[in-house]
Parts: sequence; C-alpha cells; structure tokens
Amino acid sequence: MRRIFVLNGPNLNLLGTREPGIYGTLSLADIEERLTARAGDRAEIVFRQSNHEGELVTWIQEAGAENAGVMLNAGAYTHTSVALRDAIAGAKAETIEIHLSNTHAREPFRHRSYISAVCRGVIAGFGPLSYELALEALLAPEPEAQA
Ligand code: CA2
Repeated sequence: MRRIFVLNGPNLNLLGTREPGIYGTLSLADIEERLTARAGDRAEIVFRQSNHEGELVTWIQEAGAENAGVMLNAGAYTHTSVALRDAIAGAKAETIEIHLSNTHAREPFRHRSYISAVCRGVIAGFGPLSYELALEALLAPEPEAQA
C-alpha cells in the first residue's frame, strides 16, 4: 500500500485551542482521524508534527527514500525555509504544499512561499478539507492513465 507522509510544522500542535476564526476548531488529531478514515485501504497515512525545522527535513528525506508521497503543511517555515525547499527538491518525493488558511488573503509576508516551486501543487484555504483534497490529488491517477 502506498505510504503518504503528512508532515505538519511549527505551532500546528495548537490547532483547535486558539485562533478558531483562522484555523477552525478541529485539532490536529481530529484532522489525522478524518484523513486516515478517508484514505481507507487506499493509502497508509504517516501523520507527524514537529516544531523543529531539521526534524521536518529528516522526515522529507525519509519519505523520499521510500518513494512515499508527502503532504506538507510547513506552517511559518513555508515563508522562511531554504532548508525545507532543498529537502523537497533533493528527495524527489511527490510533495503537495498545504495550508488551512488562504495565505494569499493574509499578511504580505505569508504571500511568499519558499517551497511552492518545488512542490507538485499547492492547496490552501479550505481548512481541514485542504488535507483531504491533497490526499485525493496524490491518489489520483496520472492524467495520461485516465480513460
Ligand atoms: O494556514 C496554514 O495552514 C499555515 O501554514 C498555518 C501557519 C502559518 O504560519 C502559515 O502562514 C499558514 C501557522 C500555524 C499556527 O497554528 C496555530 C493554531 C492555533 C493557535 C496558534 C497557532
């Protein structure tokens, strides 16, 4: 079964406790549960969160080594991290950048992503549904394989 690493960056462990107007009321554990249920027997979900940039880099490398898919909500590192960008580019794991909020509708410093250019695609602004949409994108057949 295909493995999909769902990697969450800094402060996302606080989801559901503060800022519900921006990030909703679900906790990260709730999102994991919904995603795992949606994946069913289509994929094994490996769901992790870290507040440390280097740990996220290590997990991207791990996903790349086993040819797994990656869904990455890099949190604030999205807007700062050359290290994450290099890890994604080097690992060659198919990676989708995800965000709960629409970062382009927020402060200007959130409009720039260091990682978008090395990701397969970006899904932002749909709350927890962003995670589920990214899962469907990763599991969808390649366009040329569609009927
Ligand atoms: O919208 C997203 O998913 C973000 O990646 C969330 C990051 C933010 O820095 C990005 O610009 C967009 C922040 C996650 C912090 O989450 C919190 C949740 C509850 C309370 C405080 C922070």
